Order: sequence, then structure tokens, then C-alpha cells
Amino acid sequence: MKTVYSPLHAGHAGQMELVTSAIVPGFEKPSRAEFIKARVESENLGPIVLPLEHDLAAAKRIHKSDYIDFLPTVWPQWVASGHEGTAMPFTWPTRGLRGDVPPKRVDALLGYYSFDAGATFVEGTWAAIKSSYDVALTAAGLVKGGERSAFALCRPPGHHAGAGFMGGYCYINNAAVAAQWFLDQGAKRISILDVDYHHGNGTQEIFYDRADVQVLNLHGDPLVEYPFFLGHADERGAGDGEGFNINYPMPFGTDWDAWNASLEDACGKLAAYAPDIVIVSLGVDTFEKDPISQFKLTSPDYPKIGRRIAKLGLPTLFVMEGGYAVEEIGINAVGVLTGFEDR
Ligand code: OKP
Ligand code: ZN
Repeated sequence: MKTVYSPLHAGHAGQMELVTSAIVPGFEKPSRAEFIKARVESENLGPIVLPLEHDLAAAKRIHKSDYIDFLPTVWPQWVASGHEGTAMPFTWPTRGLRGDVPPKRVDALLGYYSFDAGATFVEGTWAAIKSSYDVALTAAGLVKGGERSAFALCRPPGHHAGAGFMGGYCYINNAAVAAQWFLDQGAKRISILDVDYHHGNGTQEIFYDRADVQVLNLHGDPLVEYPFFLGHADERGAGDGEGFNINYPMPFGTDWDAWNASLEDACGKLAAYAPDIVIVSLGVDTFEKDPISQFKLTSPDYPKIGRRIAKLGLPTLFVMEGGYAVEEIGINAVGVLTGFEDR
């Protein structure tokens, strides 16, 4: 299959990250995408192509317009305000505060448009966000054009970004943008299968009351794992969307057998929905050596994921999400794709 990749991701570099008790260099770093690209090449997955440039109309089909317009202004505003280092939010309009009046300072606006401190900006961040969006839409175009599958090597990832907010390393929800784009091109139903270790809260929020996008999520139990405030099994969709959101929260230590049982159930529900296209939010932070995650999948498990998805027999767009064990991220991510191709 073809891989769509942009070198512009690399400008999103050197940002700091707030963890439980410290500010540390970000786990979501450029080498992630470079290790994946190197493995695509060494495994001869197929051609690597650059993305086509897209305007932001497709982003605004699922994100709020003011939120999308805010993103390119962050770094210029940050510099104009005399700041340097990493632009990071620190105040949020939670319960009891006003969420309807955007403040007039960039540091405050970062909180207005986010749910955590995990989506930060440096000089090259907007260019990277935009390139990731272009990568997703270009790869979607390949599938629309008749390719059985395509790999959007997106960086930064997207699945934590909601209609009006960023968070968890995510800004534009690349998988959700692609889903809406397929629908706008004439598809009737899309399934998004999110196998990243973390619950894709943004994707769930965006499609929660809709029947035309089925969202299936396999992830660490939010009672004990980030993003904590969404992803429980009783979240099944609302209104027209009732029954079209399906969550599989799993405990720390989950290994292949238990994880695969969830995948098998999800694939059964996906097949019953009979979508025109499958979008896989491909995170490989389920890996046993992932530095921020608690599942126990091993490298030989990833091709099995790809094989199972291929068995669905549907056009499939793979959209890169998380995975932080950089030494093995290429082996694991490309392992899913070679497994899909049954080789
Ligand atoms: C993004 B994706 C680490 C705390 C977790 C945010 C994780 C975002 C993951 N100590 N920070 O789903 O891989
Ligand atoms: Zn993740």
C-alpha cells in the first residue's frame, strides 16, 4: 500500500510536556514518524508520497470554525506577547466557570480551546498540524480513488481532539476529518476502529449523536487511565447515534488474548454495520514496552491485528495515532500493515 508522509511534521519538536510531577521533554517527538517511515522503506511496504495541500474546509466540517482559525495564530500571538519556550495551557473553564466568553490573551485562549496541557505549541507546530491534516486527506483520496488501503503517516496524532478543543498531543482529528470527507464524497456509512491504547475521546464526541459513523474504541479503562473523563462501556451514543458508539475499556496488564477478544467482538459489530470504508486509528502504544502505557502486546501481535482487519474485506484507511516506544514503533506500526497485506 502507499504511505502518505510529510517532512513538515519535524518542526513540531522540542516541546515540553507536563506529567504527574514534572515538566519533561515531550514523548510525542519527531523520531516517532522517522522510525515508522524508515520501516515502511525497509519492509518495502510501497511508495511513499507527499501530501497534496488542502484548504481547511474539510476540517471545519467537524471542528468549530473559531477553533480551527485559532490554531495558526497561537505561535505568532505567543511570540508577540513576549513569551518563548513551549506554549502550554494552564487554566480551563471547568464546571462552575464560564465557557462562553473567549478571553483576550493567548495563554488563556490555550485553556479555552483545550481539555488538558498535552497539546502544546512551538514555532513549527501549526505547519506540522496542517501537514498531518493534508496527509490524512491525501491518503483518504487514494482509498476513494479505488486503492484497497492507504497509510496516512500522520504526526501529530488526532483522536483526542474534539469539535472545539485540542488535548493529548492532538489538534485536528485526522481520522474524523477523513470520515466526514468520505461521507461528503458520497459514502453512506463509515466505521472508525480505534486501536490506540488511549480512548479516542475526540472522535467519540464528534460522532456521538450520529448513525452514519460507527465508532469502536479499544483502550485502557478511563477509571485509571488517561483521558480519564470519557471512554466507559456505558457510553453507547445518543439520539440517532444510539448504539453506534462502542467502547472496550480494559485493565492494566491486558495481553493479546484479552485484547484480541475485544478486537474480535468489535470486528463482528463492524461487519454487521457494513460500512463503505473502515478507518483505523492506528496507535501502537498497546505495546509492552511503551513508556506511558500499561498493556502487554508484543511485536508479533501487530501483524495479527492487520490480518483480522483485512478479513473484513473493506477499503481501509490507516491513520497513525500514538506509540511512544520509538525503537519499536516502526516494527509494530508497519507490522499491522504488512499483516493486512498478508505478507
Ligand atoms: C496520545 B495518544 C503521561 C500522561 C499522559 C497524555 C497522553 C496522550 C496520548 N504521563 N499524557 O492517544 O497516544
Ligand atoms: Zn495513545
